[in-house]
Amino acid sequence: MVESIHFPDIELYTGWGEPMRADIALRGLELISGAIPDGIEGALYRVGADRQYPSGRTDDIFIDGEGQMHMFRFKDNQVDYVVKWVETERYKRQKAARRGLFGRYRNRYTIDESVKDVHLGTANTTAMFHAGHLYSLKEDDLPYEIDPDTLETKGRVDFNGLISSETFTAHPKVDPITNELLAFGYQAKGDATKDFVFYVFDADRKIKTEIWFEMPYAACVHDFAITDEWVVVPFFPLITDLDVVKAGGPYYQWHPDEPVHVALVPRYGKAEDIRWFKGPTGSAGHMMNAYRDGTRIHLDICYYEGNCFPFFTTPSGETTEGVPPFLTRMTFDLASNDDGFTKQRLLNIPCEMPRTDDRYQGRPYRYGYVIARSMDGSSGMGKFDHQTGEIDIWRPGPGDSVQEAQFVPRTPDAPEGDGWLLCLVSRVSQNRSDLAILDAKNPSAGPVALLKLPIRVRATFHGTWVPEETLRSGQYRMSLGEVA
Ligand code: V55
Ligand code: FE
Repeated sequence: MVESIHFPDIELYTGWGEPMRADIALRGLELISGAIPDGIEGALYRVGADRQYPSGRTDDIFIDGEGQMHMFRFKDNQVDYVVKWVETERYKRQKAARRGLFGRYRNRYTIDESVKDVHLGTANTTAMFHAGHLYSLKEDDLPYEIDPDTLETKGRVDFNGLISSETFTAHPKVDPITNELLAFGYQAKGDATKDFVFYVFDADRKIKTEIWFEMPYAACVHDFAITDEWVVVPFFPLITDLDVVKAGGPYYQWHPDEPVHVALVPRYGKAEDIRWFKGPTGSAGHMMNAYRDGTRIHLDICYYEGNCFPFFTTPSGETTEGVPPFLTRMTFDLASNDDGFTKQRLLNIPCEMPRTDDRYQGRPYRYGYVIARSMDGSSGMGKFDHQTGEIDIWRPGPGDSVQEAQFVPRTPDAPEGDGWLLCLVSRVSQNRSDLAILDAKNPSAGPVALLKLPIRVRATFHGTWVPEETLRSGQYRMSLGEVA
């Protein structure tokens, strides 16, 4: 006999957040309005967290839960939708036991005795396609490889022994011009270790750069940004204390007394060339982009003047509820003798989940795409223009919200921002979703095509677009377009 299944009565699992727990395949989505533009051929992969079984706790957080890979396959004027559990070690052990076994978020001291030998990764955060392989990623473990057609899980991989880190970021950058993969691992030698490793892999997945160094504290390093010569790695004081974790406590605690540290790491250099900067405290999950301007590096980031994760409190249990994220430019001057940086707010509307035309990651750029929040809890998809400082927002409707955008260029060498935004819409009052295709130059004009999902796509964090040609050849063949 196994116990019956009950999810706790907490906000995370009510309404839109109710676990879906399903593998689904829909062959051909219904077109509500508009027309699918010619030239969108390929696959949008997105990853989110769902809940296979209740954890037996009431302190679950939205960044935990088993990973699911979602695929929107664009072919011959139709879109197929498939979602499948990522069969992580954790998923398979719970499936066999028919119950939750893994306790509190990332806390191996709260898991069932029977799974002490199991890797904890949930593969719940993003999809990465590089050198012909598709992966589902979570920052606390190695990548899981996924079949790009069937979404079957091939297994946990270390790139044939190339990755010696125990962890691999869920915000890698695959450069669609050079086909390089830039990635990192933090707490790379185990829980609460200060070890950090930065990797560059070439188009054939061979290591070009591997730099190990120590973080100032055992931070949560969710994202980083790249430029042509340097990569930017910010450390915010959400810190792991091993004693707290061993006692069954939270994986991170917020330390507002600690500064922000930023490492500029050479893209093709060595650890001794790293440049360090520091400044007053704050935090962020996500970066829009970075680029080099002479001796200065600009980092555009959705910045919280406080703690971005209110559910991770200070050691004495204080929280900083409701600090909004604002698009902010942090500038580091490599020619300056001091280790400070400047911060400038770029937009007064709270926004998160920033993206760009991926061809411009690490390069001077003009456009960013963000989820712009409204006071009533709904949200819209915004195109931010760095040249004018203006944002153009499509709001799907009262109570509805959008998930992170995916930019698809009109052609492999289209000018920056010439293409579409693929965007999941949460039709909260209808308990289902849509997939909207927006003109990336003019989102507020409304979708050029709206596709109906008769089911709820609960939540996805991040994803990637793989053109048809790249699915076949394994390589991106894109270039920077002429300036429009
Ligand atoms: C973040 C997200 C995570 C996580 C740690 O947005 C940090 C930040 C989706 O999972 O595990
Ligand atoms: Fe993220």
